[in-house]
Amino acid sequence: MLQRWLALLGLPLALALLAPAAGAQTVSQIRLMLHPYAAAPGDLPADVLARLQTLAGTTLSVSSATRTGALEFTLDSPITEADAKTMLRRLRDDRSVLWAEPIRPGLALKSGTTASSIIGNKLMVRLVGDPTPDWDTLLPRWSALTGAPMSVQRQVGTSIWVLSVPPAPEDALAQMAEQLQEDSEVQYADPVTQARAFLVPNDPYYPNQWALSDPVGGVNAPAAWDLQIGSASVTVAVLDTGSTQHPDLAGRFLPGYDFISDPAMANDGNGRDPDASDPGDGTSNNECGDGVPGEPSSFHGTFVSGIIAANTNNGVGISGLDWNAKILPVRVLGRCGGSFDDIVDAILWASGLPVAGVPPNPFPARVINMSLGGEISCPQALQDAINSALVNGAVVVAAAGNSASDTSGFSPAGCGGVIAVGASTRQGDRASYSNFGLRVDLSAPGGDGVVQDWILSTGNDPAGPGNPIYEFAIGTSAAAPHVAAAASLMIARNANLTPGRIQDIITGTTRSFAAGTTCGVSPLCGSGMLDINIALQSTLPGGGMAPPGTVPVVEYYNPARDHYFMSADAAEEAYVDTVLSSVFQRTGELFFAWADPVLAPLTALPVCRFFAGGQIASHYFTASASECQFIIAHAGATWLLENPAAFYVLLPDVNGTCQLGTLPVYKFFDNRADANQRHTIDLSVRRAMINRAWVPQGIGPNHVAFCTPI
Ligand SMILES: [Ca+2]
Ligand SMILES: [Ca+2]
Ligand SMILES: [Ca+2]
Repeated sequence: MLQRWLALLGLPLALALLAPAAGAQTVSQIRLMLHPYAAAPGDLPADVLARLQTLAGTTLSVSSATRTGALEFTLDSPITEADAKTMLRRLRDDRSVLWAEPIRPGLALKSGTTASSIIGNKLMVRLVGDPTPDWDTLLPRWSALTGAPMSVQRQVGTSIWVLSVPPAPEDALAQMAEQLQEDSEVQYADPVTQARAFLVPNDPYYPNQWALSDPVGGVNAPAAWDLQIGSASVTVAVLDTGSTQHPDLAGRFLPGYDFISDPAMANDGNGRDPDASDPGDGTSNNECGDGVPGEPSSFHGTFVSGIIAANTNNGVGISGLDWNAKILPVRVLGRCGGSFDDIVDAILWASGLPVAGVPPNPFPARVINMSLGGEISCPQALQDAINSALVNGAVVVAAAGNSASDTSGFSPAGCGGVIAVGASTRQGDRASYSNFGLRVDLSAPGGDGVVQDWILSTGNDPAGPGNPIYEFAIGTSAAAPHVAAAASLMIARNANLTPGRIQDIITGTTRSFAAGTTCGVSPLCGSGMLDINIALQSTLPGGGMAPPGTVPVVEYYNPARDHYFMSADAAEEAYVDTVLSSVFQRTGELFFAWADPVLAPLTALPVCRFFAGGQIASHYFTASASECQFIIAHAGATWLLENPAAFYVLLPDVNGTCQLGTLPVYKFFDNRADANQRHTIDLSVRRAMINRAWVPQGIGPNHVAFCTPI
């Protein structure tokens, strides 16, 4: 199917025509999503605008806000692409900014398919203010507005609703969604369309992984492994066809979840269920539409997972890029592809957020890989879900697509805040099938040409599950997981990196395309080719970026007791790292706190540290002077005051809000005999503790214990 599309497009000509125009472009507008720390969606407090203008180095005038809460700014005067890149990097590196990107006119490039030939029967709708919907009023009103009967199918996440409508072409559904947005109670509405896997499978077996080490086209993995081989505490969600039993992936899959709601698509006899194993997605002729040929099962999720996490150095099969990270298989692709309402739920759940009717995810992902997509501009519900995932600390990586056309017309690659990955070849150029355009962030090995130059990974024989194989394939589906693995290795080195910072390091450390290639002379393949070694070298280890006057408060974990501990004392940390290293291991998590009250803000407060021995064997920390005195007076026999000023912090206001320039530290209590607390600034950790039913403790609705320097 892919090869036919390429023949229709005549791509090299299209690329050559596009390049000069794109190279001469300037940027006069940017779009930016603020972190909820800084402002409510769509809001722009004066102090935040002042901060953004300082970072941007220019005046920013708000021109509008999107329905999902992103702000659009017009610059003082147009700037070059290079200057825009520098400005956006400064903005993204700030913790008040969730994502930032230039606004560009869409590049009109004719594609091999026409959207209107595809039929759908669902819309995704979010209501203003997320009230409990009064369907008896809304549905008749909306039916009158659109001329189509509607019913409620189900909820996506906790605030988006899927409506059933009569089957209609995609452009008719899009028109219906536009009409719904005219209703004052509708925040946004999108048609639900189909996504598919971006991989071109093949069967030959050949043991050669050029993508790991080829000096021209590879990702420099062996040198990267000298710095970092990954951490089992980092979870990478693979939103795909699910998992299979494979000897080279043994021990690497978490339970995951099956989000495919249509039983026919799911091919496992039911809708959603907790079993994310891949039963196969094979189809017969015409099953996915008139004239669409049948295809054998792809076991695409197994292929993508192997690139990230096949067991390395085990004497079997291939080497994965991350030797320790866990894969969370989240099933969204089945026969004939997947549906974007399922993908929205899967993104929310993967990042630890609640989804109606699905148990909470105890292993929120720090990285979400989507080697999939559809030819549609970013649905608003999808953008909303991606924003939520970023807020919760998850990096979102998406394949650019295999249609040899402009990436901005594809989702999720075209959505804000996503790292969009194009496919490069062993020769260091763009793969012939890869989508391209200014929306591509970088390229990574996807393979092309002779089979030895394809990507080798774990697979499963099309005959059915339980037949593990190794196979070569090409596609942006193979490129994206190289970037996802780079992110998981970086997080293992420094768990405190924000998704924005990770995107900047990965795109800022790419290698140049080979001289004389189309990617080398045009800006259409992203910043360059992924180099994991340079990305890791550019990732300061956790604790290396302490602001002046501060120290890292380092977290430790005792797996035998499921018990956390934190220390701000370098001598104590050295003791735990050596003498107690068989008991307590660093989690990689930390926050910064003031060590010296002279260098701290005037309103900073000391944190009392207590210890209880015996059965409890636990520490207790509080920044409340009255609580500190209360414990000394009433529980001093059990809880020994070890340090009246372990470190210094600020307190939030009565609503739990921290002042700008400081980060909230959330506190959780395990409610067990070991009286254990966990403190974290990491929203994915916060989400994990909520999902593990630890009790939140602290000030305000979000239970904030301290405010600490960024
Ligand atoms: Ca199922
Ligand atoms: Ca299942
Ligand atoms: Ca292996």
